[in-house]
Amino acid sequence: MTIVITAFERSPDGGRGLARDTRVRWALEEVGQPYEVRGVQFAALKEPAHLALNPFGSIPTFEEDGLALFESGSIVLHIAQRHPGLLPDDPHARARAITWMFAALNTVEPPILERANARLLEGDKPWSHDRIPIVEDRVRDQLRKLSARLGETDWLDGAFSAGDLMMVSVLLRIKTSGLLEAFPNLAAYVARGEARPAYQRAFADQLAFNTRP
Ligand code: GTB
Repeated sequence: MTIVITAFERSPDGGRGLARDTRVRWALEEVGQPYEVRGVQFAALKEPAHLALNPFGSIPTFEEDGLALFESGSIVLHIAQRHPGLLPDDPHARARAITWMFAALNTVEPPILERANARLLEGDKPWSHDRIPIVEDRVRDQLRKLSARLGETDWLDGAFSAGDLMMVSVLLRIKTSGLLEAFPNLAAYVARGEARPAYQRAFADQLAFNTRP
């Protein structure tokens, strides 16, 4: 059975690739698995049919052979475990790559999301002006540590892995923020991820999906 993922019927970003179906598309492209995309309207995210797939009423979801998954991290990990190309064979290296996935989602992404919420959802609050620099300092703090570990290497731990796919996906959210500019090795790391043919295909497909007539 063909893999089916869900995405916004129309992403609010107009196809900039910021919604989380892009990381799932990227993983599927890296391992060469064909897939179909089902667009979901915002209202339908909270209706029973979609809630049966994802109780939190969000995208992306993943369906294959009677298996339904939600959470982009879980979906990418499942894809990486099922198909060669995104996780090393050596058990220790594999565990470290998975650790980087968790670091991306649990350590680096939270302050980035906090910043997005502070700007988009709370930007009109009287305290927002004071809060945004505090939140941006939290982002910088994690970027500083990540930058120190990456150093001058191409990827976080040897060859490109699902850990890099997830970390680059998370960092792409702040690509235009100016925050990465203080960390040239992280900016170059993100550019390396974006230059991968699999990412290019994923990006082009989500753009075409979000700009279709
Ligand atoms: N932890 C979950 C995961 O990783 O899968 C989070 C899923 C999630 O937040 N999905 C968002 C969603 O469905 C889309 S990605 N939101 C609708 C809802 O919950 O009602 C977040 C996102 C949305 C839009 C932009 N954008 O337009 O720039 C960027 C990121």
